[in-house]
Amino acid sequence: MIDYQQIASHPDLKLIGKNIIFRQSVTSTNRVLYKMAENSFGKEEGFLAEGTILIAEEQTAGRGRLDRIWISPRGKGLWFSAYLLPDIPPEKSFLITFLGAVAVAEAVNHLFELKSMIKWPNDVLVKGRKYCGILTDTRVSEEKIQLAILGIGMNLNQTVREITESYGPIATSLRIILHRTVDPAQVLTAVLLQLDKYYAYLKEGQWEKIIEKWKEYATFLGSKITIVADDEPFDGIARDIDDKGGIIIELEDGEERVFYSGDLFL
Ligand code: BT5
Repeated sequence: MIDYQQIASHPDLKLIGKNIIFRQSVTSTNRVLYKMAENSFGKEEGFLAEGTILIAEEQTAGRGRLDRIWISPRGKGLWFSAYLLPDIPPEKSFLITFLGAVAVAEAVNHLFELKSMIKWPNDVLVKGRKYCGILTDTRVSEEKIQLAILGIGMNLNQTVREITESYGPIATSLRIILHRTVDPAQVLTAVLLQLDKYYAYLKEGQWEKIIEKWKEYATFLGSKITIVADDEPFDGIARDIDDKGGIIIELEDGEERVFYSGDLFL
């Protein structure tokens, strides 16, 4: 059993993770935290503090992008969400996903001496295999982000057999990568510390720090890729990220095109 109280009182945490809510089982930590945040609006008592984490041992309806399923079995990984109140325009919400990916990559690389790579828009991989996915939900009103929920799913201790049965072709877990089980409390603490650090950059308007770090990890930039958008594949070279987080692809005929959603195949 993870001692969440101890993690939340880590002296270096300034905002993210100072309040951790634990549930044994939820549908989706993003969905439940979103509801909690909405319900706490305008309330003086019992309002939800920015930076609050909701973490669950299992999700019964974990979500990926485009309403895909995120498999989240009991005790096998970290399934959690952070409640954020970022003062950024809605078109910059990609920065939230980006900082989540950077935080995971930094934490895992430092803890385990691994080389994580970030795959646009929301995956963290080692050797081409995905151990982490990120999902940001926002509520936008009057051209402002009213609230944001940053959801992070990390596969920690699934075995090869468990992963190959149902997770999709490129999934993996840290246990498979490292050939040993990992301590969820240790990983969670490291990720929260990095999230706290990179979220502070966002709050201070230092967006470049997030983007630069993200690009350091986005080693697919400059390589040949295929992007599937609306069921249609496009081959080309991933060139860069635009100012709304879209990916700029140089297509085979030389034309440059920006995609704001889709799946990248390396
Ligand atoms: C993602 O979606 O990668 C975002 C995943 C976000 C999960 C977190 S957990 C906490 C919070 N609460 C939620 O409900 N969600 C967030 P996407 O890029 O669409 O990838 C989804 C696809 O990855 C699925 O269609 C499967 O093919 C595959 N997949 C499902 N579960 C997986 C897992 N645990 N590990 C790796 N791949 C998985």
